[in-house]
Amino acid sequence: MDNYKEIPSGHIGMSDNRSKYENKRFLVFGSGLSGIAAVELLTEKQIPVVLYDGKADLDILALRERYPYLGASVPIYGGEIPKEILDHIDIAVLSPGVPTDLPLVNQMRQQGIEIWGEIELAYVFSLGRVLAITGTNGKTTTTTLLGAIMEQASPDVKVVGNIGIPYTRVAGETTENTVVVAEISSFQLETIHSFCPEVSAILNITPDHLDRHHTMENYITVKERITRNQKASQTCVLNYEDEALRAFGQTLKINVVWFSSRCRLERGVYLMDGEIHYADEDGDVVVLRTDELQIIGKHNYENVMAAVAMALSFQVPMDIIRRTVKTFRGVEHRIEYVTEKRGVRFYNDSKGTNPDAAIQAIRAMDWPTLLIGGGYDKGSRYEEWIQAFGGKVKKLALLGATRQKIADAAISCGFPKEDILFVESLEEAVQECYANAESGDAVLLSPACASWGMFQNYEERGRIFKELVMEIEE
Ligand code: UMA
Repeated sequence: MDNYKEIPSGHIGMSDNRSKYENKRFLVFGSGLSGIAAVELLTEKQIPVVLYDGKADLDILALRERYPYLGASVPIYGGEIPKEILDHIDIAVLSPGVPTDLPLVNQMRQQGIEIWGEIELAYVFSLGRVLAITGTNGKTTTTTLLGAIMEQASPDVKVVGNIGIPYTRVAGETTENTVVVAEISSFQLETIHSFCPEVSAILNITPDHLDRHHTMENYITVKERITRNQKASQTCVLNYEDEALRAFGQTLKINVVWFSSRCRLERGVYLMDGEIHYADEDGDVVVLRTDELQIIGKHNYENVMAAVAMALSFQVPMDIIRRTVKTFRGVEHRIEYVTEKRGVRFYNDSKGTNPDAAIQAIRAMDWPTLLIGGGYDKGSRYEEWIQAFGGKVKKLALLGATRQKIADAAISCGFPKEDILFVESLEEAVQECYANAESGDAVLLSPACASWGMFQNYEERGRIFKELVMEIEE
């Protein structure tokens, strides 16, 4: 940590909240990551809590064994919840995966039970200042990068939320000096009430989770909730190139900092001729060139611009931002640079488990590419992914249950049959691609499919790929 400019605290957590809520009775809905962390937080605060999960076959004994602090004092229910228990509940804390229009949740509302989300609970019982990121794509990369920048600028940083670490898990450890960097999903935004980040960002909004939010309008409205409690002096960072966000920004009564990958901005962060600029009333400076970054692809430059805009809005000095951004290697398994062998670059995009994610990866390649795809069959269609190859894919190595389906789709899209290689294993895929690659090419693992059937999960697939690449003898 160096050079950090002390600035007055924004959100001061509500340290006296325990006394405000000690006589309330909470029900935590969901016994996954968020639910367990929420129960732990309430237990620590000695506030009565009941744990409920919709699973009728919930293994209550196993839960108690796994999380000893649940002890015998936290009542746990699976499937049904007795009416006499519900009658005594004041506040229900929903896990993000619990739909807010579930009949049981509606019933709770009718009974006058307040419906909170796990993020609201964490916020109410924490101290410190919050930066929060939402959007359809890029949240995890932007949150990780912003977390890395803040760690260089501040002694106590917690990176939490949808990224996989429940906010409630760290709430009890926060102090007035804590900086919380939170990835917030649309599910989590549905159930906030007072949650108020000092700096927020909405990266982009494209159709996703419509099974839960029903319409695109609802989905957009939910994402926009991230700004609902922000005050005039606080900031929201928005993507100028997203039509819905551009219109939304114009209605906001708080500071808006735009970022754009397409046009010069008088104020904001923008990409122009391979340079990321920051412009404000004092002038226009180059933050860095994109060829100084370790991560590639326009979508990643947008993530960088959002993180830069958020950090600058939080008064982090430019030299800390520059230095951290330049060394940021991205999120593991997401277009992750592995190494170079004989002039051939290797990228691990094992997290590309669906065609949409894989499209971003192939778009990010600036070189002739030998692409490894295929895996578990989730019933996806592959045509759009293949159309996104844009003449860059020299060889397509296919493995797993989907290999014939992908090959058929590729041929129907005009991809040369002779450039498709059927392989039996990831090892064979790596060997074949390397054997067919020339200096200046890239080998990309971006399967567009889940890993199940061949690997435990995408992390294992990515790790094995990296090991195989490192073992190659030049
Ligand atoms: N449950 C019910 N009834 C329901 C739905 C779920 O009882 O109607 C129970 C399940 O039986 C299960 C528990 O709720 O026991 C699971 O809760 P959950 O689905 O909220 O999962 P958590 O383990 O608490 O993880 C959640 C987020 N999951 C979802 O949003 C679905 C995690 O995001 C997040 O990392 C974690 O909290 C910590 O904050 C995952 C995710 O897929 C990665 N997010 C979506 C995405 O990124 O697209 C939004």
